[in-house]
Amino acid sequence: MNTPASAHPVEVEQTIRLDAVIIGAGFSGMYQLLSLRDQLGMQVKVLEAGAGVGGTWYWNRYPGARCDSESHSYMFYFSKELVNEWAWTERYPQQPEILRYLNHVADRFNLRSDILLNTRMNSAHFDEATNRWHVYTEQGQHFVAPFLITAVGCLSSANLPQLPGLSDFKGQWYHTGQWPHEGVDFAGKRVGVVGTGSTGIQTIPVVAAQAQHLTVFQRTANYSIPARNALLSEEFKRFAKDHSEGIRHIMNTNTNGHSFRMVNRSVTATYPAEREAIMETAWIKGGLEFRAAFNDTLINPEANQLVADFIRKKIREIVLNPEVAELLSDIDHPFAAKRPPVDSQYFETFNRDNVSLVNLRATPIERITARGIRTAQAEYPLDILIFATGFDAMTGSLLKMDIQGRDGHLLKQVWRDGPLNYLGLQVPGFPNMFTITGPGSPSVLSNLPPAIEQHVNWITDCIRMLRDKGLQRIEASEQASDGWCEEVNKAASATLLAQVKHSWYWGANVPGKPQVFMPYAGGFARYTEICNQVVSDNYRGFELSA
Ligand code: N01
Repeated sequence: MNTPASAHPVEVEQTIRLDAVIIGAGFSGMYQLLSLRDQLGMQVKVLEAGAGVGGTWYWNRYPGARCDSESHSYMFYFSKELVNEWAWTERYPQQPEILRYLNHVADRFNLRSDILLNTRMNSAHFDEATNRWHVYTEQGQHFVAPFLITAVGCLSSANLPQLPGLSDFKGQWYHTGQWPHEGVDFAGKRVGVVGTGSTGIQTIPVVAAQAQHLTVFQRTANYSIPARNALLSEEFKRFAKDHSEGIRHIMNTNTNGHSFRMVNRSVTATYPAEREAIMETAWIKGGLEFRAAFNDTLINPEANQLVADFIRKKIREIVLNPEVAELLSDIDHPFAAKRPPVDSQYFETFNRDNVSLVNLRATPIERITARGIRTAQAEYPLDILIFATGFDAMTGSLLKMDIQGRDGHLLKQVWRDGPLNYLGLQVPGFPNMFTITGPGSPSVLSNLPPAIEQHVNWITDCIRMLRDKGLQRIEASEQASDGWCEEVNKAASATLLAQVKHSWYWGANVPGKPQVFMPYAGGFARYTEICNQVVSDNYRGFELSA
């Protein structure tokens, strides 16, 4: 092993010995802390770079930020008491409400004393001789523990495009994933938004309602389904509590971790009038459930085309200016082959007098100037520029850190051609390190809270097993990892997701990133079964040692 202390640039002020170190205090880090501490009685600390808990929901405070999953499914289900005492107000929770929920979780389970805020992990090196991870923080702490668990989130490393001239810009600019806590005043301002993914589509209507003028810079037109957000009725709140076990069962036994099941019905096998009526009903109901109206939308191109045409028609009906409608509905990929957004008045926003759309496909951005954005055709003067340009997804946050496994294996090196892993839980060469919702797991293709609960439970059970058997070490074998990466490719290839290479699922949005399909697309329930089977087969594919 490289001597950890000398490898660390900050002077070590303090060494703390623990049973496990967790990186990140969002949904996953907090539940992992609770599980290891309260079920296994372990000494654990969570290192959190932010000044508060919440992870993604601590950082993503942009206007309009809310969850696309419905509130009754976007919560922990491991504690019946927690389910019963928390009441969401809206069909889709807004960022402040989710952050309040996560703070409630931290208080209710007394987690705060084991969470170190404003503490950024710099490096983690594994010492073979002692089977210990040495973890160093920017603040000068040194933690030594047998287990290292990353809970850094899948969409937490902001992706800021390298556009020339940004430093010349005289206005204010922001990335949605690093939004200022004090908020931004758009009144009387000319605002530009670059990006029309889920985030852009959420923020554009809210900014448009406040700004003097909003210019949307669109590179790729996107499908979006109306969210139909509304306050929850007392009746629904009661229903969700009374049926929490049933809801939990559905989430844990379907393909996507949501509280609805995909209808076992084919688009192409349905008569046109019936199909139209089904899609109309799903459109009126709104939300991600629209995708679940048929079972072949994401596997049969012909089926997808029919659904995509329905959405394009809707866009043309909503947007009054035919030229703008054409640009917004000129979508170059199958529906849901990139993450499909849901919206509140997104397409309607383009009917406002103070909103204009720039087609970057026809006139790409040449540079940022002191005054605004210059495309191949014009300069757009702006006071505020918002980058809704997404994330270095799934691997970005992990690769920012210096993580070194046994025999000097560097994570950056091991993942140079893509995120080699087994079950999205472990990387060969990195014993006793677990990645919650890492690449190779359903994660971003699933509703995340149940995916997180499944991972945390698996990891906790695994550590319990090691302890009960007096074992010191677990490591994914290279063979099992190679096999799993093939399985991940195979699962993606069975869907249209594999055909759309210009998506962040493929790492295409970050220059130089290997183009590898990262999440497991075989479905959450199937994935859970595989993980359980691996355990039944005595942790098949993992090397266990004393
Ligand atoms: O990011 P994105 P996001 N010049 O990568 C454009 C989750 N999420 O933050 O498509 C011009 O999807 C880019 O254009 P193109 C959800 O999983 C969840 O919106 O590359 N444009 C695209 O339009 C989601 O999928 C919730 O051509 C540039 C946009 O920026 C994920 O987060 C809420 C550009 C980026 O879209 C990421 O969504 C919100 C450039 N140089 C988000 N670079 C929840 O519900 C990029 N773009 C929990």
